[in-house]
Amino acid sequence: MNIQWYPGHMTKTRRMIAEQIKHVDAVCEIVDARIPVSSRNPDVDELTAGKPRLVVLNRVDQADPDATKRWAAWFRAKGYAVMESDAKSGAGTKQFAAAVKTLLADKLRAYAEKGQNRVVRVMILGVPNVGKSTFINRIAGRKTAKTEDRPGVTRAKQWVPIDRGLELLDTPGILWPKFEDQSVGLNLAYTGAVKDEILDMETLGCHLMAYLGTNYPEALRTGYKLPSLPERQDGEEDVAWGYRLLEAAGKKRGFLISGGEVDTERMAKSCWTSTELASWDASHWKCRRRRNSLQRQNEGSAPMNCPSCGKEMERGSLYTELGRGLFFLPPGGKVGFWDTKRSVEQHGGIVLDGPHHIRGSDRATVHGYVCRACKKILLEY
Ligand SMILES: Nc1nc2c(ncn2[C@@H]2O[C@H](COP(=O)(O)OP(=O)(O)OP(=O)(O)O)[C@@H](O)[C@H]2O)c(=O)[nH]1
Ligand SMILES: [Mg+2]
Repeated sequence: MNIQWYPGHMTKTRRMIAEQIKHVDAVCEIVDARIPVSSRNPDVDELTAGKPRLVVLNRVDQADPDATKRWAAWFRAKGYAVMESDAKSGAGTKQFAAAVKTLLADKLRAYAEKGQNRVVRVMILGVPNVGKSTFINRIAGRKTAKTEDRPGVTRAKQWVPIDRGLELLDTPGILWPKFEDQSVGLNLAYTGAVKDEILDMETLGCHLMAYLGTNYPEALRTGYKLPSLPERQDGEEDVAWGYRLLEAAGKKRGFLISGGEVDTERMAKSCWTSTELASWDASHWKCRRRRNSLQRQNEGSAPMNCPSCGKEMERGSLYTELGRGLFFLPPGGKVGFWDTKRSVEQHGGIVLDGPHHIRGSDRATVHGYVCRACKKILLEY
């Protein structure tokens, strides 16, 4: 499913950011703790070059706490100041002032030595609907920026004075012209960063069902009271299998149209708001798109370091054919029915062992991590 949303106001916002960056002392990049990689705008590095950066993992109330801890460590290891917050309840937001002071310690010391009492200005950036304005309101202790549960609410820059020493700049959420990987677009759509009107909710529902069927089959089965889930056929695409899952769930819920066919569109729309799905949080998953949304990381897992050499491992699929040979493919890496060593490598994969080619129909695939340097493998189970 090809998702793209880059309306004119985002181009305008980009220009505004480039213009305002010279007036700020630091940048606070708010990411969604459920999808901390997909919700990072790749253009932000270029737009904010050189400014000290604080990364805020927001919506931690909706994310897997263990994964959030590991993501925080991952960002810290990359040299960013990091804090975790639930802007809705305010949990964690009180650390903001201290985090900014630590981030700008040298600058603030220099001002103090010169007897200057300068106002610190911080620009708040992030994808749409991640919680920028809510976060600012929490820091300010009053409702000064407009917030709503849909993307594209803030339409212009707004300076918010916090106290005599600190001002925050609220900005409209921005995406980027092309998502490099379709899973990035899906993650952003699942979590409400993309405007509903441009989404084909039925296809999005198919992808979500396929994701749940792969990762949470038991929750899907009990959530819709299905005796069993339709099995995925060999090589069946997400959309095709997801559609059959939608049909099964829709039939059980009695969403039928004339001729006894299942109203899959209605079913798809309901899977974002249904109470059965919302109660799946027992399995670290909430499916309500806006109010509860994805409880668990939909990014795959948090980073993993190689137990042998300590380098960061890559997550992806490992597959084999009848136990002969072993290949690794990164997410989104696709190869055909006949994979050759060359086609695997052309798609960023790694040939770990085995024959020159492998046939699609007999493949067994598992998810796991691989270390490109020493070829160590860790499997997820
Ligand atoms: N559960 C939860 N909801 C949050 C959190 N932060 C914000 N929200 C909710 O998310 C919705 C969007 O928040 P906003 O602050 O308007 O988001 P924004 O990033 O300013 O969005 P744009 O201005 O559209 O780019 C609101 O309904 C908030 O209540 C959080 O940490 N946890
Ligand atoms: Mg806003």
